[in-house]
Amino acid sequence: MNLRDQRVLVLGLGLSGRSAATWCLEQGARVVAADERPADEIEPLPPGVEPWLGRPFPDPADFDLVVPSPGVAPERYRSRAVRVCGDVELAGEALAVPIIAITGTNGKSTTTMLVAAMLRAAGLRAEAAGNVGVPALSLVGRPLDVAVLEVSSFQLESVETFRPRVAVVLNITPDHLDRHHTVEAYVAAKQRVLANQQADDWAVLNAADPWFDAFAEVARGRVLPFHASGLPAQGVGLDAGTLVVRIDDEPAQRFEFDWRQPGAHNRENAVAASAAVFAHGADLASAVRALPAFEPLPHRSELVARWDGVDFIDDSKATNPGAAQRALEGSSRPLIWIAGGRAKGLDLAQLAATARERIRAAVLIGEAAPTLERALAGGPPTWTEPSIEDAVRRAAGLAAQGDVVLLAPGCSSLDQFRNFEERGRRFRDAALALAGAQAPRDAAAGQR
Ligand code: UMA
Ligand code: ADP
Repeated sequence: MNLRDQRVLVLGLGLSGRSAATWCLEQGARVVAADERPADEIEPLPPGVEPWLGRPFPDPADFDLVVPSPGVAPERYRSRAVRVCGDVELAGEALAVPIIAITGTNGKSTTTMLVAAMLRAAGLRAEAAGNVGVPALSLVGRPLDVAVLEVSSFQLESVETFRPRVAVVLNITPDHLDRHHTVEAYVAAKQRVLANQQADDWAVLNAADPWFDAFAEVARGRVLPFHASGLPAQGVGLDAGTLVVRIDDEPAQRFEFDWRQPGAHNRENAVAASAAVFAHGADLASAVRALPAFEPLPHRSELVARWDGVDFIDDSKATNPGAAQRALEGSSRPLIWIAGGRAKGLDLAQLAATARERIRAAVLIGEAAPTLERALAGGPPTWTEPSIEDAVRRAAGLAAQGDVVLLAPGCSSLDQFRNFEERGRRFRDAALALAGAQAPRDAAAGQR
């Protein structure tokens, strides 16, 4: 896309918007960068970018191109914009290397980081970016063989040309309904990841997911099913702990699968990552060597403190009911569950039903506390606390030796925290303050 002398409006100046403004300026565009936060909260912009801060966005109709940040809803610009192109789409056009794109409701970040690590183990220059927290445009111009992009529904809903050579859809459960309004619209946004693929591209789809057919039907490239607890007739699966790939009538190929992370959901991510690496054409026998060394990402079922026989597990990234549900189902020990936050228009009834079966008590925080309290009424005891620190103290008081205090909120953090990382850090710090001790990892490191 030639941006020279084009009038570009960047909406939102977080991670994506800042990188998009800088990139468009470098392409010769005249850039106005708008954010509704006041100027004193916005870090300085590159010289040459015209700031528009602390007031409503300007009229998109006055610009040749609008580059929205993922967090800016389309209702804010779509009907007035001449042309719209988000940062992921700009990166897709500018990147000179093939893209592996990973989407789905849960497991995107873990799978994205794992795919990049596996590709590197196979000898390729691969880096991860996108919704994982590194703007996609930052990969443009880097010495790479392949770009691995985590893409969210927010980033996908506006794409027109984005064409990943390999697209992975991990799973679908409802999320972000405050933005997409219906599950169908949420799925339609995710389906955009397949919209521009061509016949020799790959759609890596979860054979065990109820939405498999909905994605397979719109796939334009080859479909590669994956299955983490079985062996699909075609595709990638597990057979007695061995990774198996079956393509057409070719003999099945078998690979070592030394995956050490707990949980069925993590195994799904590892099988999906293996399928993506295979679809890319990388040497899978070398790539699987990255599996045993893979470290889980912070705030995903992370053991952060151990005190008086009680484990404190931070799953702050469980920002929707589906992820929290997997966390509850994955634990065999008695649970004191810390949950709540901003529900994003999602129904918490199924999550509460699972919790009734699995927890000893719930400590609730944030906007969703009253809803969860009602949904749990007549079941395990519940307490509502004003802060995460109070919640940790309450949960610790309720826990007996051998119990787990699990932060798996099922909601976004944005009612009380800047992001899920801050929520997780404050949970960890509160638990460590109680324990008056080092984090288990730090303690282990100290013993070495
Ligand atoms: N803003 C406005 N008006 C609005 C909305 C936002 O002015 O109506 C401004 C805010 O004041 C703020 C900026 O826009 O300054 C924030 O933009 P943003 O929310 O798009 O955030 P970024 O920092 O650009 O981060 C985005 C993704 N954020 C969202 O999708 C909400 C990050 O994903 C992503 O890592 C980053 O781009 C780099 O690609 C985060 C996320 O929560 C982790 N994603 C959701 C999820 O995973 O569930 C989809
Ligand atoms: P995402 O980037 O999609 O949010 P993460 O890898 O950051 O994915 O994990 C987010 C949350 O979802 C964590 O709570 C994690 O324990 C849970 N999770 C990870 N993989 C899966 C999966 N395949 N299915 C369901 N939940 C998952």
